[in-house]
Amino acid sequence: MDPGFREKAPAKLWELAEEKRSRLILALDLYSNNSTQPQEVMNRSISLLESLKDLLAGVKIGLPLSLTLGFERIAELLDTFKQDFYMIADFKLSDIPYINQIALNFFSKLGFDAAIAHLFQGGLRNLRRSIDLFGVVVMSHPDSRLLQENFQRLIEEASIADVDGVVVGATKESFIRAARKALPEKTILSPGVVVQGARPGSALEYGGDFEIVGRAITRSPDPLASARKIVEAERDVLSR
Ligand code: 3DU
Repeated sequence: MDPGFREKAPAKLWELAEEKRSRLILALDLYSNNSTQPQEVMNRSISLLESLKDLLAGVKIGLPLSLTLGFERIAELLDTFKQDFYMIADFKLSDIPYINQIALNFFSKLGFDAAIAHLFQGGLRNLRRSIDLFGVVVMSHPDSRLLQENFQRLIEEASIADVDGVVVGATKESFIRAARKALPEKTILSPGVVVQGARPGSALEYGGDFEIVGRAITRSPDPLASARKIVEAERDVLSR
């Protein structure tokens, strides 16, 4: 294991990663459709997280689950699993500091460990940090052109904002490599694995720290087997 591991921030995320030998963060994007009720989605979320306890370092929750369950149930979920996972609120905040601050305070009260915000709007620097903060640098989808064209400025903004880490799409090899070089101390989260095209483990190969995976696990007929396969591919890359 890398000797500097213990000093890495955010501490809770890296401690869970070390304990479980996992760089996998689940995007828990379950939602209700015409045939499912919020309580069914809640039950499915609980059983999914129970079954994946040993394999995940973190869980990312955003609009699909929050709109389905409401924040009361989200708080319940966070309370149930707060010892087991690093919990990230992914609402990609991009408002004025006054509003972002209100959102961060709520996320913290709900029990999240971190939030994801955009960087392009500026103004993250002076927010009071009750939880960790990650900034979006490059997104994984092919149309994320404007972010890519402003990569250097977003990297600078990440430093100015003093975020704990950044999000760089797993599908964008050169940008992960460049982000790693420019921000050697920051934790890099990479979504876009499997369904969006990135091979499990590849983002770690390019210098990313954690891979965020949603549908390849949540929609799998055997989520545990799918998660295990991804974690094994990641361990394989890290052991090289
Ligand atoms: O494609 P998946 O189902 O594995 O889900 C990817 C998740 O990561 C999803 O929650 C989405 O909101 C998030 N995400 C990206 O896909 C790309 C980004 O650049 C940032 C976040």
